[in-house]
Amino acid sequence: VKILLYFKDMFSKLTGILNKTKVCENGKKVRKNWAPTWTVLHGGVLTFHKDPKPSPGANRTNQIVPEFTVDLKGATIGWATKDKSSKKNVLELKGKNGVEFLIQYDIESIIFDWHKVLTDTIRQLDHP
Ligand code: I3S
Repeated sequence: VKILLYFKDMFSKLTGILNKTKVCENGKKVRKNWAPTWTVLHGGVLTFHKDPKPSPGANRTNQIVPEFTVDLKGATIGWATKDKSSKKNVLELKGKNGVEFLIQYDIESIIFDWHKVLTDTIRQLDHP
């Protein structure tokens, strides 16, 4: 158990708000729906959260619920080509079950960090 915990903690953790859209599901193209999304990388899994619905008196942090998870084992990450989006700094994440997301952020240093951490995590999972 200790060894497992040790390996689990070797994976990077990173959290932030990124623009994302799903572009493919089960290998089929779906319509883009760009949205700023609370994104968490933890334990080799990337989780996109639903936008909290504003409601009076409610604690907004309780309403941030997971919407999609992408297991990074067997996934690929790379910079999206220009034909994939007109936006700048776009990453393309392909999960092994035919799911594809575009992830984007205007500030280069932030999206570069995500690119590095996702690349390193995927490499780590592929060659433990
Ligand atoms: O790849 P596309 O179809 O040109 O993507 C654009 C559309 O999804 C567009 O919405 P409509 O589906 O209502 O046309 C979005 O507003 C754009 O943001 C999408 O393109 P970018 O280049 O921003 O990824």
